[in-house]
Amino acid sequence: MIDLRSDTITKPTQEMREAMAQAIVGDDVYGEDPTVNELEKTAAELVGKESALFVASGTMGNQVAILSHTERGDEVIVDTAAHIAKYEVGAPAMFAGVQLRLVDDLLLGNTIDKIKKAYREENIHFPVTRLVCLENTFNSGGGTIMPAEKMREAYQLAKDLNLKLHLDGARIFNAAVACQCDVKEFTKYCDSVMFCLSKGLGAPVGSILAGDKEFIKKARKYRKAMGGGMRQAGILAAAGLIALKSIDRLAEDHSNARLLAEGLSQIKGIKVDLERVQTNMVYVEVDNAAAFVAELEKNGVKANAIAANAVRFVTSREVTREDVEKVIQIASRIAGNK
Ligand code: TLP
Repeated sequence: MIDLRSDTITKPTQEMREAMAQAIVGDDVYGEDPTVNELEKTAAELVGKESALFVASGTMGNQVAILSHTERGDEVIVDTAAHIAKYEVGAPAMFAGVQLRLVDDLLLGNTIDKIKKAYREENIHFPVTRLVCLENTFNSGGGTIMPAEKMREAYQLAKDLNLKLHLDGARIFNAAVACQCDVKEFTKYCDSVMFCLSKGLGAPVGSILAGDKEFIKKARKYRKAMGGGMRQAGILAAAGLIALKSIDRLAEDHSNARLLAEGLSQIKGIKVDLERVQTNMVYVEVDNAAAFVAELEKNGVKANAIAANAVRFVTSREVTREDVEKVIQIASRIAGNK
């Protein structure tokens, strides 16, 4: 089976498994797990923040961030199609008790204008606008990159309006690798950033939330409240440390995604917006996504139908260049024009 459903399907490497087996551990709730401590320190330095927290998942990282930045009843500006709004089970309402101010095309459109319009001045009728959440790369946008300059402007505006800015950077290293720049070029323009170890970087479990010391102190307490005090989590952090050494290999996923996109775009009945293929994702438009995906699966290829006429393919360490070539052949056979 060639699995292109997500980069979350990556399995730990042999090196990770060995590091996990040998990890020195302690009780992380007491702050005594040396491997977790090392991961948190390394991760904070990598993204240029004072402090970091190892969390169970990207969703937990985003939700702990929202809890730590806001008060109940506050409003959070976020793209309608952002992961936080679309795929986190309504958790901002469930845990932080905040209202999401959903903005269409916040991320791909004129972000600055859209934040200005969504922001609410003090008024007895209005909630307090407290936080803006950006996402980079933008999953539902096709794995697109928000340029660092745009992030800089958004961060400046957030400061001017006295708002906090959280970055859902689940795949921020994909953005950095694609731009051939230091990840700090992006992360310096946010108050907090979450990134995932368990996607393209290949760790089995875990994400990082980073920010200033005060913020992480608060976040640590909220993580505990959410049941995320993971005790001998060094077993997992050991894999995370190895994952951080494999950032450069994301370039391979990007070139495989490009190859896949170009191949699929030649097939009648499949539409691909090549401009949006900037990292490790390929979104395509087909007439009947469910039927197309079912046919692919019969032929040994897994992809995700994410709307009635949209299919997402994600490249990862589990998918080779030869696999991609095979997928193009299979897709073109299914589409029946070659
Ligand atoms: N994304 C998953 C699914 O939930 C859609 C995927 O397969 O892409 N932020 C972004 C931008 C994400 O894409 C994801 C996961 C998360 C946060 C949440 O991470 P986890 O799955 O670790 O909770």
